[in-house]
Amino acid sequence: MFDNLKKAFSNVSTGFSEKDLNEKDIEDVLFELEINLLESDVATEVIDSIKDSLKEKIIGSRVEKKNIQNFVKQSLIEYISETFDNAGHVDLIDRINQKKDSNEPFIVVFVGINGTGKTTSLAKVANLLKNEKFSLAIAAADTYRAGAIEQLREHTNRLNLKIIAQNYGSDPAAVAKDAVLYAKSHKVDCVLVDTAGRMQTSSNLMEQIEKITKVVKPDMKIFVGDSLAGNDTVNQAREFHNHVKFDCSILTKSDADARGGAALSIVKVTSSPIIYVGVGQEYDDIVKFDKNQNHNNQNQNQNHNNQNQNQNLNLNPNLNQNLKVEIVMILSMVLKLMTSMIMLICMMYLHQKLMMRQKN
Ligand SMILES: Nc1nc2c(ncn2[C@@H]2O[C@H](COP(=O)(O)OP(=O)(O)O)[C@@H](O)[C@H]2O)c(=O)[nH]1
Ligand SMILES: [Mg+2]
Repeated sequence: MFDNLKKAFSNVSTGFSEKDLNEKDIEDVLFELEINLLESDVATEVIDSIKDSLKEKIIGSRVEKKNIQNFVKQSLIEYISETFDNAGHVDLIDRINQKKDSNEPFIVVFVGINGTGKTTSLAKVANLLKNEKFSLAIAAADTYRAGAIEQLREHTNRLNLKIIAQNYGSDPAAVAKDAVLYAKSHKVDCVLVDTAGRMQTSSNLMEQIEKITKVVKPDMKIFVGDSLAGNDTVNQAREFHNHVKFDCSILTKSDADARGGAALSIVKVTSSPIIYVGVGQEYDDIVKFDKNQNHNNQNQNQNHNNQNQNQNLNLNPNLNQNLKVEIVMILSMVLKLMTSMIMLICMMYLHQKLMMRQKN
């Protein structure tokens, strides 16, 4: 994922001949870097921070012109690496194991905007934890989006897991609380709470998530971000982090993203680590985040070796709705075409009749 990011400065600023750098040289170099980082999907505020830090370094180190390219490239690699290291490390499985002795369930709440892959990532994590022999209960606390409960129920049916759900419009915090009570009384290791990604307003959504977290006091809050959404993902991460101080993130759809800028930006803006990366649409298409790995082609290298293999997780209700709308549109077009053809045949028939009458 980060190969391109690290290469962001490999093909610029080789044409210096004089020994000393002047202000304009530095500006030119940083401008080239900015373009390359923008192309790698790094958020603009993160680019500004990189530029500031490099400018300081270049001036402070009195780099010679002929070494500037290598210097900037090396500094960029260090910056990326330090950003990921400074965000710390979170291991979900370790954390659940640590809480197991207390006989209390480990509660995880998934947050993020609609369509980023929250429910799908929850299902992938559920599958992963099930394979680690943890017992699970899933809370359908997205009671807002049409089809959300059915989507989650389909996952829990496939994975043979317990789901706790109420009706649409019911209080998500109450659903989450129900799931926690169920987990306590049945000695379940872990509760995964799905949440809504859109309400009437963004403040409604944040209030709702804050209420859920107050009521169930989760051990971990995971932000789910779409690696294809660029600056949007970073803005979402910041907003969620301001309201619910999530512990870590899952970055989805990295199978379709070769640039890595979203990961760097989320980690920089929230100072929290990415724990997993979604690399496809099957249950096994989730890998631990590794700052040195290229995650975008990792789903092709995976062993899809459990019983849930080849089950496509694209159960998104909106996508299904879109498909339904398209089918209805095609059918109505076919109907219109057929009506026009029938009318044409009728007209031709009448025309022929008229001609025969005229002849007679
Ligand atoms: N290619 C790819 N698609 C994904 C990934 N994660 C989720 N999706 C798709 O993203 C869409 C939205 O996912 P969903 O879980 O419903 O998002 P939610 O609204 O945040 O709950 C679905 O079509 C998923 O199949 C991923 O890692 N790779
Ligand atoms: Mg969902």
